[in-house]
Amino acid sequence: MNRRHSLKLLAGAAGALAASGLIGRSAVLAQTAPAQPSGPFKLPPLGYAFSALEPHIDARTMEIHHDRHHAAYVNNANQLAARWAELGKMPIETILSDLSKVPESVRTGVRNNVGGDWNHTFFWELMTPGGPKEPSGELKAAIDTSFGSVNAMADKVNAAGGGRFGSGWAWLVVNKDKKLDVISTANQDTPLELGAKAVLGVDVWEHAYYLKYQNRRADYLKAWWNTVNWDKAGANFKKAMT
Ligand code: MN3
Repeated sequence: MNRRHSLKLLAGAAGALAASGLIGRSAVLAQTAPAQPSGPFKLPPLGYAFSALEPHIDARTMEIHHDRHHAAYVNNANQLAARWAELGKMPIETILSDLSKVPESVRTGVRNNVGGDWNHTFFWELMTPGGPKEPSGELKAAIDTSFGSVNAMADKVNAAGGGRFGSGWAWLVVNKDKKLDVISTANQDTPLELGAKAVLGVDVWEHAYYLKYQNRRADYLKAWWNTVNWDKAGANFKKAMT
C-alpha cells in the first residue's frame, strides 16, 4: 500500500468515526494533516530538499531541525501573539532590535521564540546546494580588507562558534560602524539587539549537528562552509551597508 492510499484510508476511517460522533472534527484534522498553527507566524518552507545539503548536513538533521525545532519556535511565537497582540502587527526586526519595549510578561518568550524564528529563517536562506562556492564583488573586497582573506574570516567565525559555551550562534555581521565583524550570540539571541546586521550566521546548537557529528562541533563548522549561499550573503551585505 502506498502512502497516499494509506492516508486516504486513514482519512476515511477518521471521517467515519467523526460522522458517528465518536471523535471530534478537530481530532480528524489532526490525524490527516500536519497541525496548522493559527496566528501571524508561519513556518517558512525550506527552499530545497532535506537531503540537498548532504553530505555536509544530513537529511534527518535538516528534517528535525526545520519541521520540529523551527516549527516549535513558530508555534510558541503564535501563542505569545495571543497574549501580546502587538507581536503580530510590528515587523519582527523592530521588536528584536529593542526588546526593552516588549512587556516583561512575554519578553523572555519573545526573545527565545521570535528570535528563534528569525534566526532559523535567516539560516535556511543562507544555505543552498548550488551557487558560487566563494564570495565575490563588494563582500569579497570587504572581507579581504577586514580579515585579510575569506579563510581568515571563516577561521574567526569557526572560533566564535566553537567557543560558544552551550547553545547559540556565530555570525559575520555589519556592525553599527558599518564595519564587518564576527560575533557570537547565546541561545536564540539575534544580532539585531546589538544594532548589527547579519551577513552570515551558523547555528551551533547541538540539534544542528549532533546526529552526524555528535560532539565534534568543529567538524560540523568546517563542513558547513560548503553549504553557504554566497549570493544570499552578498545580498545581505549590500542591504546592511545601505
Ligand atoms: Mn537551530
